[in-house]
Amino acid sequence: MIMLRDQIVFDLIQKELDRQEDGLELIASENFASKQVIEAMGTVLTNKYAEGLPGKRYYGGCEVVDEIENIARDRAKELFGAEWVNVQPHSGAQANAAVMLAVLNAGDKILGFDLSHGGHLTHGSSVNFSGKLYQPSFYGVEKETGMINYDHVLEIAKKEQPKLIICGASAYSREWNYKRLRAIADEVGALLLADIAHPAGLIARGLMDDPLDFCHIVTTTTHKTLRGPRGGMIMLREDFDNPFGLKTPKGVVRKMSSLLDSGVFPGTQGGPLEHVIAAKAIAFSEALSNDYMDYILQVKRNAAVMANRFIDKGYHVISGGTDNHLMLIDLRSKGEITGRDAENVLIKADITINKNMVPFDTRSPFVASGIRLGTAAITTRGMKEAEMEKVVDLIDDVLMNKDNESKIREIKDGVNSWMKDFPLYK
Ligand code: DSN
Repeated sequence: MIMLRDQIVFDLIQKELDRQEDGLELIASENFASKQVIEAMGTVLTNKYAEGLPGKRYYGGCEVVDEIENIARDRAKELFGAEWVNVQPHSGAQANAAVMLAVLNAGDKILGFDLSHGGHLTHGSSVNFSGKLYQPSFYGVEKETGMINYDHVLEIAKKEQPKLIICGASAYSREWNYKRLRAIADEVGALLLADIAHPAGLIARGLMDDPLDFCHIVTTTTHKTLRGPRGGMIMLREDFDNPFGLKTPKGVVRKMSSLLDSGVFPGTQGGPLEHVIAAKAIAFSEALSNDYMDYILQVKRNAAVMANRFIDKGYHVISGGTDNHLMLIDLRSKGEITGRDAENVLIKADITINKNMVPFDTRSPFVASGIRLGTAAITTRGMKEAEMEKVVDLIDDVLMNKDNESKIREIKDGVNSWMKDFPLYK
């Protein structure tokens, strides 16, 4: 098989590598996977169909990928203290879709965290399958504190009587009270799902409360703080009988693990991506290491320093700080600059963040009044507390000089040469 190398695409990949090396990456959901994680994804495992589970596949020739997937499952269980995992979801969204397909019927009620307060599209947004197939209601944060009021969650749950309550977020910087949420779920007869896509690495290493202690089902991505390949996963601390009474054709009550496995395949996916599962296995092993423990501790410390520096400079950090790796900043404390303006001007200085709605935002998601930042990626580059202060000062400098092109060019040059002190892949 002789093929001409596709230089067009490889040149673009090189360009993206340069962009990642030269810039300051502050998107809270991004990170830099290790070379071995990336290497595993570019292997012949991509050629293999393996629908089903290890030992129970619909195709022959799965002996090797069975071994790989079993290693990934065992390492994931060790990392999170889970009795059961499914490592096949292609993403966090796919993991959530599989869970909902497994435990809900179309039209059932779900209760999730409001997208505009920091939740996620798959937690019931009207533009997502979760809001189209199910009947969503939402809880949010309090205006005064920027934090979740669990009495309010109970009130809504009692009124709406959802079958599934979802906790977890894309832009909430605080700890979750999983124990209280489980009590609420029990009171209304709902299942409780935690989506820990963002803080998974902090939870795995004990730096945040463990949702598996209280939540029936937990989903995550593997590429944010966990620093693996792009992908998703579903976990149970302990397997349990399906509470909604669904039985096998032989009349046996199905276990939740079996429902969830079917929710992934054949429910919502075809063949698993075994090259990505191999990379997940590697990332889980990395996340169990002492080096990763040092890393994830630093991620948390860096976020706290960054949030405090923003506050010192007069920015409104929602909820007044952070317990995890991210923060949400309401720019209205800084005049007329919108989230979109901020994103657009910061990228000119090779500083990447994303615009984000803030709770009770009056602007659309395309404009937004806030920005979201996280420390997972820059901590992988080796940055520590002192660098966090400099990062905030640079952002402030750009935002306060947003119409001064030459000043922004000067900051960009400074960022590019500063990044050489924190080599990544080259
Ligand atoms: N795109 C992810 C994030 O940025 O949080 C959510 O899917």
